[in-house]
Amino acid sequence: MPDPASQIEDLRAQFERDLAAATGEAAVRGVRDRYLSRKGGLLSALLKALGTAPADERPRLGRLANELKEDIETQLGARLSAVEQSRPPSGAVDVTLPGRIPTLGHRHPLTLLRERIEAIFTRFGFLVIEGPELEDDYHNFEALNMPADHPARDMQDTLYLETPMRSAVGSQATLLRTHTSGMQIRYMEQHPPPVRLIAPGRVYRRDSFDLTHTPMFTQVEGLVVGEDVTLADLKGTLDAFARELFGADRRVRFRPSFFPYTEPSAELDISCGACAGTGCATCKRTGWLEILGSGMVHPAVFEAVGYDPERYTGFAFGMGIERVAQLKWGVEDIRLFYENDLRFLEQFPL
Ligand code: 2U9
Repeated sequence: MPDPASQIEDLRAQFERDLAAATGEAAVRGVRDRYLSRKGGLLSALLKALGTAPADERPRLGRLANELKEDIETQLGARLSAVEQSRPPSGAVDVTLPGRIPTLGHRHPLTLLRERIEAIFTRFGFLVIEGPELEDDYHNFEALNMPADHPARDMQDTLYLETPMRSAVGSQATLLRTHTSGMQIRYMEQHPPPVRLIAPGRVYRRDSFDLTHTPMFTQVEGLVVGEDVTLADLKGTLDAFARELFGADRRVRFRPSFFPYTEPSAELDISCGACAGTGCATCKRTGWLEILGSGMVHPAVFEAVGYDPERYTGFAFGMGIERVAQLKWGVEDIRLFYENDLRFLEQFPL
């Protein structure tokens, strides 16, 4: 067994180091428990060990051990009352604690994209107009060169309101707008040319849910009308827009198409970003991704709003921004935009 007297001195030295190293109330209490706890404390262990020392040594060792115990108690008492004094009054703010960083929310990816598109067109000199999601038959279809027998007006494709609501609004059928074009008709009814605007908003169609369809989605449509607006203006404007949104390294092409409200009509494709146009699964091996539809406004539309189709020409375009968001961020399933799963939503930058 090591010399009991030097064991006592070792414990004293160890205690003094531990106490010096203890900063703060909890640490000092920890030192107290480590040395003075009746069960398992270092001092009780020492006293127990001294019980095995030779009988003639025990009185002296007992005195030394008691002195150590008293010293430890005195020093601990002094340190504890010092740390307790410096404890902040209850309810006070402990300014030494690390701050809590509040979690910042952010806008929905579709809102971010819509704002981005609005910013681009605002910079191009376009006005942003908004309007109601309930529309009448005339502004949604008739004025856009889609007469009564047009297939888009079919109950299969359009969400109509029940008859009682219909009579409350007027004699016409009331429907959930299938595009934002009605607002542009209203704008032209109230303002003479020139016109240069975009119309963002939610639209509704009788679709079921799948990877690329939801019965409600968000459109941005645009309209430019003036005395010398040509197909070259359409191409220049939409080419600049597409490369502003997707990056100047992307190529753009126009492909002939058909819409009842534009003639001629064209769809705009951008080169696939996933394969740089060489062909991959994202672009179905074509190298191209379709992002919007466009065309020169049909003279019948100008007739409907009282613009002289001999004097004015214009171009229009439309895009579904969920689709644009899917292509821009590589989101395979459109439904993710509407499920409000934070693990998905949190991945989009401010
Ligand atoms: C007026 C006259 C013409 C808007 C246009 C498109 C072509 C088009 C689709 C894109 C995907 C609809 O959301 S989508 O399903 N739209 O391709 N839209 S031209 O034409 C107008 C608009 C207003 C007065």
